[in-house]
Amino acid sequence: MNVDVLKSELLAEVSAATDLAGLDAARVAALGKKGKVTAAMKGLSGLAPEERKSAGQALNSVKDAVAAAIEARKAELEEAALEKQLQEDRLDMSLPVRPESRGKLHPISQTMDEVVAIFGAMGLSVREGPNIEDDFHNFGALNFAEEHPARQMMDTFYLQGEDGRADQNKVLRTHTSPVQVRTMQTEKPPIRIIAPGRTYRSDYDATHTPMFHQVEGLVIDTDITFGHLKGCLQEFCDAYFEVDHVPLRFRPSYFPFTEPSAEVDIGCSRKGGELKIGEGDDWMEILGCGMVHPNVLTNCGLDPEEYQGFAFGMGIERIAMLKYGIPDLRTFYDADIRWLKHYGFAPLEAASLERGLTP
Ligand code: 2U9
Repeated sequence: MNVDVLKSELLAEVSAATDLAGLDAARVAALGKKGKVTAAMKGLSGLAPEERKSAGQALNSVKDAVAAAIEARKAELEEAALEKQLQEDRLDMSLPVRPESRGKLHPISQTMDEVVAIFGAMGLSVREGPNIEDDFHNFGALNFAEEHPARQMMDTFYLQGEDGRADQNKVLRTHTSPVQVRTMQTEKPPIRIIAPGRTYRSDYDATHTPMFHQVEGLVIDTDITFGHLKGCLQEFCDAYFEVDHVPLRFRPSYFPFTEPSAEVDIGCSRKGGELKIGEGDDWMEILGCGMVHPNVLTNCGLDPEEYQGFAFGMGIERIAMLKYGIPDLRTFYDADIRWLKHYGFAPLEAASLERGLTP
């Protein structure tokens, strides 16, 4: 038997294998129990001791060479198989979403996304804070008098203390304003933020739910005027209602945390029972706003001689109902799948800063 011939024969079989199954067959034929190398090893016993030694070494090196060739070929074949699969497995990203994806975004989520996108484009960024607040962040810092009616049990959810009675210092936040208080306490002006989120008031009727959503805004710098506030809200309303120019009316009002304060109405028509925003000679209230009260700036650690700014607040449910023609507030929280199917939004059409409002 010629060892070199055996070696080149076996190596040729290994490199001829075109797939993993073929390679395994070549391995068994060479190194398996009944393989050619194994058979040649068995034949060694008939040789003289000296010859047996050198032939044994030669066969061992054939065995090693074949085993190494099998490993190398295996790696080649595996890589080729992977390459082939990668070439064949292609995703066509331009295909439409499968019709079976029926989940819908809740109108509150959609409206929040739109509001964040619009103010985001104006340079305001989002801040969030805890839903359980203390008296200072929810009321005290905001210039609410000790005896202000909003602090009454009737309007505010107080959490239970250790003794089972209401803990006067733990409330479910009644507005998102504590987020702005915390931002002023921890960040240096210029501050340009919005605070969207859940709020809670002990109220339940046709126009109030105990949990609702607000977005509030706060802009603080050394030269901020009521003019900036008007411009900011005009731009927001035009973008949100997707109208060239929504007429805005600022009515004097009162909030403890702003001075002067105003409520803002948008121009609309109610002809034939149908609400149209941006036309007609009727008015509809949509938000409250004002210049941040100097006491509030002081309470939050800012010097009112150096800084001033504007703030505004609006109810998300309210602006969602106006834009999307949802007639009844309470249906937002009925968890009725048919309602969501009707008023919900396709998840991949969500508003964002990058893609704009309307898909
Ligand atoms: C700080 C300073 C000032 C936030 C403001 C309003 C006016 C307002 C209501 C709209 C409808 C609440 O959802 S609603 O009932 N909000 O009218 N909110 S100014 O002013 C702030 C907030 C935080 C530190």
